Amino acid sequence: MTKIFVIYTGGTIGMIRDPDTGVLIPFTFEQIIENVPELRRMDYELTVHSFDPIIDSSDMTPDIWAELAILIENNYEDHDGFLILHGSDTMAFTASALSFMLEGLGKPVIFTGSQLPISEVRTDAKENFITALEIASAKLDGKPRVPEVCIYFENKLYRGNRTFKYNSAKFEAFRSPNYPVLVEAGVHIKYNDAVIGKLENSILRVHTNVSNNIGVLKLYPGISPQIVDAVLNSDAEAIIMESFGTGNTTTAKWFLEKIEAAIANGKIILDISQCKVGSVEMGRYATSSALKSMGVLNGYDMTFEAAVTKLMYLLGRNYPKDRLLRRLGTSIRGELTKN
Ligand code: ASN
Repeated sequence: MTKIFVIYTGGTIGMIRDPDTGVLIPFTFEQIIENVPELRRMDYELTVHSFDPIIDSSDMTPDIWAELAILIENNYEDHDGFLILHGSDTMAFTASALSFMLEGLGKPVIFTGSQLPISEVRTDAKENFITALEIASAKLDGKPRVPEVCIYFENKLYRGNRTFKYNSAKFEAFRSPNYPVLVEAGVHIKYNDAVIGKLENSILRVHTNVSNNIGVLKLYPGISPQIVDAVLNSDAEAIIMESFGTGNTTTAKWFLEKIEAAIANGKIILDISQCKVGSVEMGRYATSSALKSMGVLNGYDMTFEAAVTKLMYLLGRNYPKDRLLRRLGTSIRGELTKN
């Protein structure tokens, strides 16, 4: 029988509406199972680890990412796959973080959750839960078919570190515009095997040390020198600069001088775009070629979530700086495509 390790962290999937106040309050895993009687008809052996207390994913932290990674490591040999029930708000951050922390992953780690609680008549939770389980247990030629950290939501399986939550109102809450959908579930579950990452004879190595010593500089026309200074002169070792279009910024002299000085002082500056589709192309316009020659790093088509968690992971590895910079600009878990 296929053995799946289920980790229940919380989120809307496991909430029930308090009849008196209308406020959503958490459920136990047993109550979830009561709401999905179909699970009893499925041929899986589920081992369940429930967080105590269960949390809204807005309370997620790097320490909890580490706890998840260790749970996976400790149960890796005995299980065919992992299913993580998680709130949708920060699911893309946790999935991205785990993709980096679980080096050499050879089994599925599938995140899912829902937009409506499992106890509600119109819930999207049941389909998400049941199909995610099916994908977590899928095999091809006797091997796990999707040995990646993924998010399954509203009929689609996405690579976790390519995904972001884009809609808080629709059941289709996630998108992954820069990487194809890995699996689509309709009448049949269609696996797009050509785009699913596979490692030959991989050995799992778990890295739980991450550093949150990063900052974010989101640009907008009219940004003041004081705001730029506040970020650049902070203690952060690395700064994600959310730029315009293909990685462009203002060419104002004061701005470029501040960026250049920050890099001279040892700061790492990673350029990602505010656009959700497409890639940073440093040097395409004059507005980014100056940045390139100063040593601003190209973040290519990484999501904000992948950029945050990749930097946290790489800083936590304590690599020499040149190695860290090389890895930042290279795909290490399928999180970016170079143009
Ligand atoms: N606030 C919830 C969470 O992220 C939202 C959800 O799960 N749909 O935990």
